[in-house]
Amino acid sequence: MICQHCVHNLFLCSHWPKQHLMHISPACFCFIFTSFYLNFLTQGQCMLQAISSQSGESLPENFIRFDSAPAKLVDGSVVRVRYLCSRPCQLAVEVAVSILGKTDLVVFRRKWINSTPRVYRIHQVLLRLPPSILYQHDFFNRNVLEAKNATVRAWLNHLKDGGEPGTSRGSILRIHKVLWVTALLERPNKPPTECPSWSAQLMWQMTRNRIHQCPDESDIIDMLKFPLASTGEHFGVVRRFQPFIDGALESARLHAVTQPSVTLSVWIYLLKWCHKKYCGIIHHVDRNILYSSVLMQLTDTGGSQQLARVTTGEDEAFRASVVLPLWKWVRLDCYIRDSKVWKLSIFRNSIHYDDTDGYFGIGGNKYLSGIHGYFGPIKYYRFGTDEVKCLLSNHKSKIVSTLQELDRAHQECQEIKALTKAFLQELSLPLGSVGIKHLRTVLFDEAVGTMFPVAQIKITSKSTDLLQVSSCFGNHKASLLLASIYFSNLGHSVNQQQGHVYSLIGATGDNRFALMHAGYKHSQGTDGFLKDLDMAYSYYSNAGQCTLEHIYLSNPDDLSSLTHETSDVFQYLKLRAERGDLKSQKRLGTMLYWGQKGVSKDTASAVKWFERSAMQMRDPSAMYDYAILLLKGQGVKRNYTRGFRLLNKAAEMGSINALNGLGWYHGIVLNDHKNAVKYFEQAALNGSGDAVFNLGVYHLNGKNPQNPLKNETAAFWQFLSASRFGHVGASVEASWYLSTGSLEGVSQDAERAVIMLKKVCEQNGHLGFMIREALQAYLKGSRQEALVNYILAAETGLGLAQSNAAHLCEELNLSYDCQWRYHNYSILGYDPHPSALLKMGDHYYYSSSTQENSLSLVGQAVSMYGRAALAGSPQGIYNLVVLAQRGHVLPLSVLSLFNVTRDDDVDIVVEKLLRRCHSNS
Ligand SMILES: *[C@@H]1O[C@H](CO)[C@@H](O)[C@H](O)[C@H]1NC(C)=O
Ligand SMILES: *[C@@H]1O[C@H](CO)[C@@H](O)[C@H](O)[C@H]1NC(C)=O
Ligand SMILES: *[C@@H]1O[C@H](CO)[C@@H](O)[C@H](O)[C@H]1NC(C)=O
Ligand SMILES: *[C@@H]1O[C@H](CO)[C@@H](O)[C@H](O)[C@H]1NC(C)=O
Ligand SMILES: *[C@@H]1O[C@H](CO)[C@@H](O)[C@H](O)[C@H]1NC(C)=O
Ligand SMILES: CC(=O)N[C@H]1CO[C@H](CO)[C@@H](O)[C@@H]1O
Ligand SMILES: CC(=O)N[C@H]1CO[C@H](CO)[C@@H](O)[C@@H]1O
Repeated sequence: MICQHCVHNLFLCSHWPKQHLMHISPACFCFIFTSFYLNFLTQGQCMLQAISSQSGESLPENFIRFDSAPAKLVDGSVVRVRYLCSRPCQLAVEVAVSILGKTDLVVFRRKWINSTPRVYRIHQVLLRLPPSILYQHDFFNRNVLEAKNATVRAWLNHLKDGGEPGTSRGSILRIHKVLWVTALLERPNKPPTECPSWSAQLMWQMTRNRIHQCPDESDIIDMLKFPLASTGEHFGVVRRFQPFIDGALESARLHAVTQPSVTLSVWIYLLKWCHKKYCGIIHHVDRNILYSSVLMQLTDTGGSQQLARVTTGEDEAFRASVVLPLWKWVRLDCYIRDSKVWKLSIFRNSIHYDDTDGYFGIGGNKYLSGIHGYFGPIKYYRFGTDEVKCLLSNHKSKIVSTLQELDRAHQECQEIKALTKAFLQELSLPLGSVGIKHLRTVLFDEAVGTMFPVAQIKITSKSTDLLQVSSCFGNHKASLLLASIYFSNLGHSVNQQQGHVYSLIGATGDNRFALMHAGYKHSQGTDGFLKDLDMAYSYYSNAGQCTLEHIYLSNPDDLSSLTHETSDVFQYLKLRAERGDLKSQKRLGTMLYWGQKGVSKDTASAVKWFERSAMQMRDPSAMYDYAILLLKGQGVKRNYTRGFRLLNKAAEMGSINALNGLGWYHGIVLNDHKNAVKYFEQAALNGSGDAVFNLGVYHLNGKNPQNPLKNETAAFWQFLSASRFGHVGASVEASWYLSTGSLEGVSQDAERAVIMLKKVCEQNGHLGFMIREALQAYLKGSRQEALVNYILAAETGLGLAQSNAAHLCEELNLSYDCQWRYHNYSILGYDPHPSALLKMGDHYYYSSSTQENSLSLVGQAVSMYGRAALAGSPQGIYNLVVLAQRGHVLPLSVLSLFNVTRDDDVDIVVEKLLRRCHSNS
């Protein structure tokens, strides 16, 4: 089937309101500290190399901050306070806890007089705490305070002239930090000082565990736990934060909206400087689609810039002067502290900060491109922290070694490139970009060649070396093949870490398949990828669009529909077309125009056939096709008059596409939006997905004179209904709203967004091309080559390729794993093909006779057959019947599908199933 809709997609451009761009005021004050930890990979430890800290050149008048404070409140912990007063003052430090029904219960307080002003002083305070918050509830310690949080506060008061300090309310500067309190159950028992009577002890034993425990919530959030590839395009990972469930934490958060204390710690690895003025690292978009605090960006000069929203709604920017290095893992720590510290001297306003408003984005978004490189772990401390833990001291962690391996792969690449260049210079050969393109393809083909020494697949180190070099020079099909080799047990032992590395390298290379691959694996959580739908969405949204032919190898009818220029079918079509057969002319035109069905692309000949079929004036769709070529001037000289006339005629003859085309012509060419909308509405009523999408665009741009209000919500609903027609552009738009949840009344639904986009991406023309290559190789008898292409497509999640890969593994007598890996993948999808379910069912059933856990395997088989039956496969039903007759108990979940109950007799079950089987087939 030829994909008509992609032949001439007449979409309007969606214009995004300019208001989204944030005004950046020139203020350059630094309330954000940026630390760069460099070289950690070579040093094996974190090294603080450069800290660009506060830029305030002159001494502030008054100053206070915690130099260090524990994250958790324990008896004997030490708080270091650094402060400065302009006049003699008093420093006070206190610890307060909140318990049910009573807030701000002070459990510790000390004060000191400082009579030497204008000098920085550091005070170490030893916190001593009462037993009520130190120990378990026990016989002697009954009045325990079950506090979730504690605050350590410090403030400065000027001494009055008489020497008497004011109250804490009248303090000149105040700071605080929230500390964790050891959960009640984890506290130690207080050492006993006396013995209770045994009856009292018994009573105690019986009652003590009746204390209700609430689930723990953390204010430390892993925004990213798995490395993320960022192509430098307009896409990124969306994260939303919810209010705390715990009342005390939530009120602390609300309290901090105007006096925030938060920390963000971001690992990045840059491959290139930013090619625009700014590239996104982290951004925060509020519900009015405006940037809010925090916004971290990379500048075109390699520096980083941070912005924050202050409470009046203005933005303040700060540029760090340190230039970030390429090819090195760098950690950026961004601290936002209670800006009151700086308020007196620099800011008139505090920073505004509400993390539950809108969403956060990692990398790029619709309005901002991301960095080109990788993101490592990102940690977000909602209540701030004084010291970000050095992740890399923990060398055993998986993620750390993945980061190191990524770095190693890139360093090796640098070396390989330098060597190649030197080598070619010696031969005085220039290495232009054409040369590189050629080189990387040759290397790839050579590698594939080494994989098939005999009629088997064998991956040697030579194959992987060649692929690595090819990947280095930017052939990301090679990166993806390497990843696939490392993941699958195909001629090479499994090495998930290397698989991740090359999957990520391919994805940063903006390779569509690699992006879809990462998206697929994150959506399924297989092969060691973290299951994370937001990440999956981010990859899918960056992958491309358009057509694909679906041909299942096991179906001989599909195979014979494939054509070649030299094939009889093609010659036959041509003959009939020349004799004036309209259908053949159309088919030939489309085949040549798109290079479909194994025919190479030939626009000039295609247009000739389009014209001949259209000018018979009999077939409205042929007339429509040619009219669009005339209007767009594709392959033929543009002629609006002629195109418009044909289009009108086609619409009169009932072509719905032509109705949409008329709308497009009025809107784009004639600038007559009133009539454009009229035509789109007509076409939409008659079922044109393009027209529904175009109406959505009018809701966005407000150009419809009858309805000039811009309304994104209305646009979303249009896009959503157009996406049901399989409309690519509409699916991209609608899924974006679903992924961010940024529209009033549209809640975030990353799963739906991923399913929608996966479908769209699988219509990608390039993927179709890969499948076509595979098919051609298969037809030419080169099954191994076909297998490589199918495996590449299968690893990106394409169900069709997974079935075909499995089929080929079987045909080639390849390893057992190879076959089941791909059958198994194909049933993980959202809409598996029944034949794959049957295969897996058979697999489970037959292995049940040889393996120990035979019952559970039969159970698996039944569930596969049940799913196949549900999907309408008579074979699935039949297999269930056979199993039932052999005395296997079918689970209720399957039985209920066929209106059968457990109490029904086997014969009735069989009869009911068979009845359904006949009605299906
Ligand atoms: C467009 O087509 C019309 C009628 O088919 C013809 O008269 C006219 O010359 C063409 N215009 C151009 C610019 O080719
Ligand atoms: C926007 O469109 C939605 C859905 O059509 C509608 O419910 C809402 O009232 C519209 N908003 C405005 C401001 O017109
Ligand atoms: C696979 O094995 C079967 C039987 O063992 C044999 O008939 C067939 O030729 C083999 N196929 C290949 C490609 O080796
Ligand atoms: C199929 O995949 C699932 C989930 O990844 C896995 O648990 C199961 O073992 C696989 N089955 C086979 C036969 O490989
Ligand atoms: C299910 O079976 C009951 C009785 O056996 C019958 O009344 C009912 O209509 C059946 N429902 C369907 C959906 O076939
Ligand atoms: C210590 C801290 O922030 N404590 C918060 C704990 O919860 C109480 C109860 O609402 C808040 O008032 C405190 O500020
Ligand atoms: C071209 C076409 O089919 N137009 C029809 C679209 O639908 C309206 C009403 O639903 C009909 O009146 C048109 O004839």
